[in-house]
Amino acid sequence: MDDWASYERMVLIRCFEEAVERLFSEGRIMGTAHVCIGQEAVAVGVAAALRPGDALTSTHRGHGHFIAVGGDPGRMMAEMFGKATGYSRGRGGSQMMADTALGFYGSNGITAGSMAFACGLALEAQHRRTGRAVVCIIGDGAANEGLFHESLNLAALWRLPLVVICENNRYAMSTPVAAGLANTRLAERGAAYGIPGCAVDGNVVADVRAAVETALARARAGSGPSLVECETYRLSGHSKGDPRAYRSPAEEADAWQREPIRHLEAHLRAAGNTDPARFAACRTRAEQAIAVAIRFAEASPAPDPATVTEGVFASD
Ligand SMILES: Cc1ncc(C[n+]2csc(CCOP(=O)(O)OP(=O)(O)O)c2C)c(N)n1
Repeated sequence: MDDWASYERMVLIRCFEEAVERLFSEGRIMGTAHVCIGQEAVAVGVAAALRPGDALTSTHRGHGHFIAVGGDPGRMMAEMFGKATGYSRGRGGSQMMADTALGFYGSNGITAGSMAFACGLALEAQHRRTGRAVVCIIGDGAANEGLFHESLNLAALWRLPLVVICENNRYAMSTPVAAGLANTRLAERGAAYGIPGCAVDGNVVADVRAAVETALARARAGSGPSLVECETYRLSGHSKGDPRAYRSPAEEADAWQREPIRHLEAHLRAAGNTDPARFAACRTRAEQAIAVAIRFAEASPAPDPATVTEGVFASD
């Protein structure tokens, strides 16, 4: 994926998330949603490092991760609208989407919940020698869950082909990193399990990609897991209706200066791409794609009440 392809994908994610915020405020979609505005470079950098056949697990803030690996915005939007054409046939909403054909093993409403699941996928890959590597994205808050430590311990012990990405967006709901972590250098937690831990600027897509590629090479070589901390910032609220009283407008304004799309734009300009029309065309294409997705969702049928018990058991 070259810089322009990364840019295009990041702008598509941004437009999807802006639309989700707008649709909530207009009362057109319900439930809950956690948007990833400001974190697009992590999603796209991780996706660029993956190979076909690899697996990715995600968090409650998973729209960007899914779009980055090829999730269809129309089916995602339909899921948000609770429609039968949605990824979970309208039963799951924002946090319950997956497409195993794309290697996307789901967003997850349980903080750190996907870590044990990712270990299981990695154990299967190791056992069956499929060559698959597994990438598991979690948040900084999730790194304080017991599951984080239990999973890293077993993954290290069994040398599982796993890469754990900690998307450090500075806050777990309203708790700043410094109020929740005794050692705010999250990447150093790798040392406790004898595995590499590194921290990268999560707003620079090329840096994320390079770090994840290195970690994936180690996983594929049978050398075990790695921990990659991506330092970024959640520009929106935790979820809809969050007034963000726990931080200042000045802090947010500063973060907007360093946000990933702006950063990549500056990088492209520095490389000689100065035509404003090309940047504008990316944005227009993304807006059109999201408008099409919303129309598809709105025009889709609601689930048939007669199917309410379907999908409850694994055999379904
Ligand atoms: C096991 C569990 N505990 C608590 C929650 C409630 N909860 C939802 S999101 C969240 C914060 C997660 O923070 P972080 O991991 O940093 O992810 P971010 O929201 O910043 O992307 C919490 C505590 C939950 N969903 N699951």
